[in-house]
Amino acid sequence: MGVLNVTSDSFSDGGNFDDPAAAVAHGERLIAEGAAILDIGGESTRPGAEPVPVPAELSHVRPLILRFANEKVPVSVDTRHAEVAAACVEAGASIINDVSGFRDRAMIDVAARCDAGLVVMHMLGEPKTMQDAPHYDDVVREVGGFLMAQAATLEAAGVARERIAIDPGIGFGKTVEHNIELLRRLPELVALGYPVVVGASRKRFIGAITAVEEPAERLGGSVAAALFAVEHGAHVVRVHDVAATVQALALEHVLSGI
Ligand code: HH2
Repeated sequence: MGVLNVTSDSFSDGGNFDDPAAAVAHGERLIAEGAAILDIGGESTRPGAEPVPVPAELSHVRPLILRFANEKVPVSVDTRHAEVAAACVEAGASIINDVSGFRDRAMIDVAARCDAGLVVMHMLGEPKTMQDAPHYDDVVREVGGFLMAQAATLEAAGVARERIAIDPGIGFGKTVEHNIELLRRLPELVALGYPVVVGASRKRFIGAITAVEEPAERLGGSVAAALFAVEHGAHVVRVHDVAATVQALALEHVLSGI
């Protein structure tokens, strides 16, 4: 899954693609490099981020959804807002990627009314406050419990199980140690029986482990995290650097048969 952020303040590539032509060119590049899904987002969810008003978010993402809807790869919309999700599915998005894990009843209703795939991600609280001393007794059990409960709620609302994927939400209300634990124990989440999405690309725990401040310079760590996730059962990795990740996964595939 290649990341196309059309926000002005993403932690990883903020502002690079808020010019529509640059965003289109970047999306085309991610597809050419081998992305199997294009994930388009118009609201940064980095720690401390302010929410983006729905009309602004929609005005950023909708033109791109329309532009990429008929390309050879499915388009996913990365949003926490039901109105944005509904309008983007209407415009041709075939996946709703909700970093708040379909906690909003209106989001569940949108999911029930359409046939899009759904990525249910775990986030502790809200982006503005999620990194304020996050605490878990057992991060993997608690994240897994939340994801199963949300999947059950969606299924009770009429969503077919096959439409659901789960994501531990690396960096969303987690310390460096929590993120490491979630990755090491990924097989426990895979065992829950849903496809697992992992987004570790350029995130701060990679910077903490490697002492690399600049997110765009965390390529080696990001590729290592993606390989580790796939080796431990992840079905989808959400990445900024598609070419390097695809190349690494091709080697992994030949050498380990994964
Ligand atoms: N991470 C980010 C955004 N969306 N979606 C899923 N399913 N999983 C993730 O781990 C995930 C996500 C945050 O990364 P990024 O888009 O690079 O940053 P920002 O939120 O600042 O735009």
